[in-house]
Amino acid sequence: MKEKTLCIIKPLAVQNGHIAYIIKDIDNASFRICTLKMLHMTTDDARNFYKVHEGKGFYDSLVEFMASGPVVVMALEKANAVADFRKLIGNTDPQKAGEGTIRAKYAKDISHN
Ligand code: 3AN
Repeated sequence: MKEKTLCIIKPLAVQNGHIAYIIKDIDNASFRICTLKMLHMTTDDARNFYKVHEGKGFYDSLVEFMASGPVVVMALEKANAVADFRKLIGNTDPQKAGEGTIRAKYAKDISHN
């Protein structure tokens, strides 16, 4: 059954010119891009989006980072999209992300991934 999942190319990857390469990887993995938008989150947007992490040590710096520059937001569709997209991007910590995953290739560290 087809599923949808959310993808955000974060500010540092946008700033470092990785947008096209990341979209190519997503396309090569047979995801359909249903929606794509470049936007700049406000601090309130980022606070609300990451509400689940409120109170954790990294919450404030995460919010600040996500509001620090434009991001690219996509809705992606394919069969098994949620699990397959996790595999494609790799572990939250790029040091632990498998070779060839998007985070292994383009992320800086666990806070900028
Ligand atoms: P993912 O982005 O892999 O779905 P989540 O939803 O657990 O991971 O976390 C959302 C974001 O919070 C991550 N992308 C990362 O930027 C940040 N984050 C999660 N865990 C940590 C951590 N231990 N230290 C710093 N930042 C973290």
